[in-house]
Amino acid sequence: MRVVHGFDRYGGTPGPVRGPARVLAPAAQDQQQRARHAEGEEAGAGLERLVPGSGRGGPVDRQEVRLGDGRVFTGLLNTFQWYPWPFSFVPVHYAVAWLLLGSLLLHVAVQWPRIRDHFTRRSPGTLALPEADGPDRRQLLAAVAAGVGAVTLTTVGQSVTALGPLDLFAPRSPAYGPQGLPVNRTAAAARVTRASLADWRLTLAGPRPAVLTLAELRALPQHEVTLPIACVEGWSKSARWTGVRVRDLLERAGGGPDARCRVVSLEVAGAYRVMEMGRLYAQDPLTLLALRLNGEVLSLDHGYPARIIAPNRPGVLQTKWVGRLGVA
Ligand SMILES: Nc1nc2c(c(=O)[nH]1)N[C@H]1C(S)=C(S)[C@@H](COP(=O)(O)O)O[C@H]1N2
Ligand SMILES: [Mo]
Repeated sequence: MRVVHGFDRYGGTPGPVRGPARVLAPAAQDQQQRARHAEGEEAGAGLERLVPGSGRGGPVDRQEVRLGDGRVFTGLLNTFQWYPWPFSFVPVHYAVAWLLLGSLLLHVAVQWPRIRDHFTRRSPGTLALPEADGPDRRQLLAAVAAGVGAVTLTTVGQSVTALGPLDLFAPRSPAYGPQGLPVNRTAAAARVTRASLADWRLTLAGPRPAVLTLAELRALPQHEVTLPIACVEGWSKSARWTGVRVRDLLERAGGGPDARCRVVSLEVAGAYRVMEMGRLYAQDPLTLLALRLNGEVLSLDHGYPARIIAPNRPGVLQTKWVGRLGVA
């Protein structure tokens, strides 16, 4: 291993040495460094032998880099909602995350002697660095700050409407969508049609089951809340919702004050067809089975005839096209 950036950069003259090594005569210091260096190499080599290919630049090491690159690439495609692969994105995303975590731990374990030598100031490379911070670190920090800033600026418009024009990497503009709100999954994608809703009824499940028509729901006490849809894909937008409190419906179905709630959508197939809500959400006075959005009857894409809206919930749990709601 050769980590001696300092030597080449600074004309082969090691900078002032830090720590206790400072008091040693140059020759003794050099000898000691070499011995420790060898010690570190030995320990590193041991583990590297145990895990073939895990050394610096070895196949396992390179695989980690590839995994990381792959995640950045698929993450980028995800922002454009383009999934040109046959597998389901979410489980694979988690599986790769675990792989990456495991290989990162392995990497740190294999490199541990070197890391330790660096931070205990025993590595010749570290000792060769100049005392004062060189421009490198500042440049690195500036580059990281610039990168984070650029990504923030090109995506934050999904939530901060004023920055909308800068949204290069955002698939959604919060300014665009029926009734002033973007649509994540359309009714067509969920295979919900006007025709399939012709004789819509809400099934209330619980100890006192009931079936309610839309007219009956509209005749119940209506409440208005202003709450955002905060999609896990990055965009969020507030809207004004009007509808019936979920806790009133649960009570009507015979649920007590501790009732939890289970909601089933009319959507034919999809990961978010069934949704469950704990007691705190179900009993929150802001949690509605919404019938109206920004003053209008819900559009089909926003979940007509009835959809859930609850505070502090990710968008995926704001179930649209509710067909059944009950005590869980
Ligand atoms: N039945 C059903 N409800 C759903 C979804 C869905 O796929 N199916 N998508 C959810 C997601 S991911 C989001 S962000 C919100 C978006 O609501 P909107 O399309 O009305 O803005 O709806 C949620 N409700
Ligand atoms: Mo979402």
